[in-house]
Amino acid sequence: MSTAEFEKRTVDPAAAEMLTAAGEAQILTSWDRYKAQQPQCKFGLTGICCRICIQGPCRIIPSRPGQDKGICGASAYTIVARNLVRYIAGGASAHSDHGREIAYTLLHTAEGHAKDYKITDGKKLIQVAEKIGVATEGRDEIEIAKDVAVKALEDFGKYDHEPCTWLNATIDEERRLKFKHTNIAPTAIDRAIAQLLHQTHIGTDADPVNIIFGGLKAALADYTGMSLATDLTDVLFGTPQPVLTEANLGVLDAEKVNVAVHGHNPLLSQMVVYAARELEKEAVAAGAKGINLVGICCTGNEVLMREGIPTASNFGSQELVIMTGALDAMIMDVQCISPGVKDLCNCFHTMLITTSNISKVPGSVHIEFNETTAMEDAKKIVKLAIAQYGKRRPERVKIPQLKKQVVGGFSYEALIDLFAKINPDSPISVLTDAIAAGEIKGVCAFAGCNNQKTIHDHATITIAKELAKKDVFLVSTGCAAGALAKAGLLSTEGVEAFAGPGLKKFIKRLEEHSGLNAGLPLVYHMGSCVDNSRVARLWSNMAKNMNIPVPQLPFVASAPEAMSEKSISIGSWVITMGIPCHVGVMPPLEGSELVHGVTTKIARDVFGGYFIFETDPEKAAEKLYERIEKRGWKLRVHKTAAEKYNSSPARVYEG
Ligand code: BF8
Ligand code: SF4
Repeated sequence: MSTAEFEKRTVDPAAAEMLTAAGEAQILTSWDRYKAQQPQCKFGLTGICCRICIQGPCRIIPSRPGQDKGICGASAYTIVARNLVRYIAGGASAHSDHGREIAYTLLHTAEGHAKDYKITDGKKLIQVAEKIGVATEGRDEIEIAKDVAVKALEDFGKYDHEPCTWLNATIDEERRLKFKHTNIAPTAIDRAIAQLLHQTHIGTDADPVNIIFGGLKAALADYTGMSLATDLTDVLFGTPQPVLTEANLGVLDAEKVNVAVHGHNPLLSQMVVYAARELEKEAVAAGAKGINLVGICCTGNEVLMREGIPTASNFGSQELVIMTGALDAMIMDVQCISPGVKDLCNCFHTMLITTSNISKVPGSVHIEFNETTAMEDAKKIVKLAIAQYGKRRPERVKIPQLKKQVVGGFSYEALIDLFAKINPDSPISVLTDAIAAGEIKGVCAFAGCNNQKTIHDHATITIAKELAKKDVFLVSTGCAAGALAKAGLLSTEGVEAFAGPGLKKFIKRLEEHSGLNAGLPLVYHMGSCVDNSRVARLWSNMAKNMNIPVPQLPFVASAPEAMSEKSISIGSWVITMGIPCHVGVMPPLEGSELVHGVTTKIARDVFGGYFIFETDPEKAAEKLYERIEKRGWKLRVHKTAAEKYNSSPARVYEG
């Protein structure tokens, strides 16, 4: 592909520079492979290809008698619904298994079997314990941690009929009843996922609506898994606080040993951070100026949030970190690591190190990471990277000198601390009062990935700028945060350039009181994809403070470049909570009008949240803003009426 072509496929100038270099060197990347895959199969694209049993694949052609159903008689709506919810099962498995690993490590830490880990945030431990009903009075941290970890593990496989603890403890009464009446509250995470696979086996459920509700149960299992993952990770490694760092390929340092952590689970990446600090001298002895650790994808977000480790790339540009010729090792754990990175490693000296027994890539070096020998394993891995530095070929090093400042680390607690500087008695009121006064119009949370079907980073940045201009307060997680970081939107520079007058005034007011050395950013980085639980906590507490149900809140979500199964499971629980969720890539459900209608319309009547599928970013921004405005306007009408008649505000769905 030519430079001009690449420039149409990404708005990240560093990525474009590296893609041009790859093109010149005839090194293929996912950008080329996407092109080579065109045209993609229409049956698959619209969700009407079924491979659930090996009589298939069955492809539906509605106008052709005999082919208007699958061999078993499954209609298009059954097939589309089954395919869709099986994505949710995949996403929920990934997120919750990550959470399970964290819970086991907390348990083993409390039992003394994981000596390299400790309870870093005792305050959070107490808060979590109290939230889930674990006694704290007169007990030491270790005892409490053990009970908390056991409760978390019980959420995976308990056999009573009560909803999962982490779900029940984090939603209000209105949602509790809603989930009960719609029968979508999971009683155990593993059960919800297994049941969904059962429900979608050939010859089980043919009713698309029932299948979708089964999917929503698994989506809430996804929520449960990620909520406990966030909580317990904060206990083990600390709750993020504002931190200053940088993003994009310019964070690589030609004079240092460059090591990238890639994947999701901070149990590994956090240990690599500690190990790298201890092994600085060895890197110097090897002729480098030190070790430069960088992050990719969500494990990158985890260490950015807690340690200020810079981000080299998000999902879309992961191969290009290797293309710089300056990366000595890429350490991967699980999820979203494109196997194509190995092809790039083969063209350079970069060592790909796999660490999980469920995540291996042929030809890479495998160092099994074990919680009982965590530090030892992490050191072994970092030493391999240092040894690799000597094999680097300086003439092949080409680092784009492009990076942006990032102010990150806005956990829910960090945001509340910020608001508390203005209103210590009711911190969240700082946000809700600004909305009530119309200074800011509402909140939009960005989440999700990059997808080769879209222009890399473009939609995320475009929508964020449009909404900022209209005074919408913005938060972000995942690879969307990566896109915004690389574009300078997670910095003070972003405020000056893009905030509307109300938003600017609001941020400046926070900044004046913040007591931080750095200025505040335009968009607030709340963490990795599992940290969407932090975003849910934000909207729950805003609604509680305003005395309204979540579906009335002027709060929307957007996954402009959604790609993974995980993004589908997140989007699905977001709508069950009552939040409209924009998706910028059309998922494979156009093969059934009925299923499409359930996700975009029926969901609105039942839950107040629903999907907005819109591939044009400008139009998407308009639709999101329209939602925020309408909800905000109705709130003000209800508030005025309540004041006039001395009653409480109406509690109705706004959709
Ligand atoms: O969990 S945003 S591409 S890295 S799935 Fe993957 Fe999507 Fe990135 Fe993080 Ni989330
Ligand atoms: Fe075909 Fe039915 Fe088998 Fe699907 S489950 S592949 S529609 S026969």
